[in-house]
Amino acid sequence: MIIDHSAKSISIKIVYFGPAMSGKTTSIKALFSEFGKEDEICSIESTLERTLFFDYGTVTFQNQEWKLKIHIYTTTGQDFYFVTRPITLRAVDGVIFVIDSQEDVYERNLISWQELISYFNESISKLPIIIAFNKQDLEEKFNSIDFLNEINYHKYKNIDTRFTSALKGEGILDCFEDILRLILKKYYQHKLVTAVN
Ligand SMILES: Nc1nc2c(ncn2[C@@H]2O[C@H](COP(=O)(O)OP(=O)(O)OP(=O)(O)O)[C@@H](O)[C@H]2O)c(=O)[nH]1
Ligand SMILES: [Mg+2]
Repeated sequence: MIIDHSAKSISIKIVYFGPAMSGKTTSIKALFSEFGKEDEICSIESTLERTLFFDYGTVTFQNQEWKLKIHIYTTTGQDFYFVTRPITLRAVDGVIFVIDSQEDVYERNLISWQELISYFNESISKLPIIIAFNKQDLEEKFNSIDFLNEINYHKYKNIDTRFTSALKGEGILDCFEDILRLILKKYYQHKLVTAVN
């Protein structure tokens, strides 16, 4: 988070992270279509529409004085490009962890979660995270409680969960509101990096 008092602007960075094909790009597209901005996402992707590096877009809210600019990224889930993931995560304020809820890819989610926490060490306990159990529209889903128990969900105070169907746009705006709420809650509770030009 960067607060610029002279320009009266606050910048926040949110990243959609998760295993390959879990629905990160579909989620950001659904979010931007909620704001009527679907055409404003910049995607670096292959001809097969798989994310190569990231998708990126911004959403801005403004009142009479202050501007809140939210920078939103997705990571690539393809392991061939995994070196790009820590780069995309740099200076992140909040993560939406997009789960592929299909039973047969349960392990992929665990591996991706382990990778995410490996980038943060102890600071993971302070990073706001929404775990989005995506693809709820499909049959043959694993039990979300099993996943949460396996990652020791209860030891974290900075994590909330949601159920989403990104393809239908369901739960996407709620996830976004939830991550913003967690980020701003942290802002009020902890010290901030304040940039004054
Ligand atoms: N049924 C269903 N399919 C979904 C949902 N979300 C995404 N998909 C499908 O899953 C596939 C992968 O979606 P993407 O959004 O490209 O996944 P991604 O996580 O960005 O994938 P990478 O960038 O390659 O890691 C596509 O065929 C989507 O249509 C969902 O909620 N339900
Ligand atoms: Mg993608």
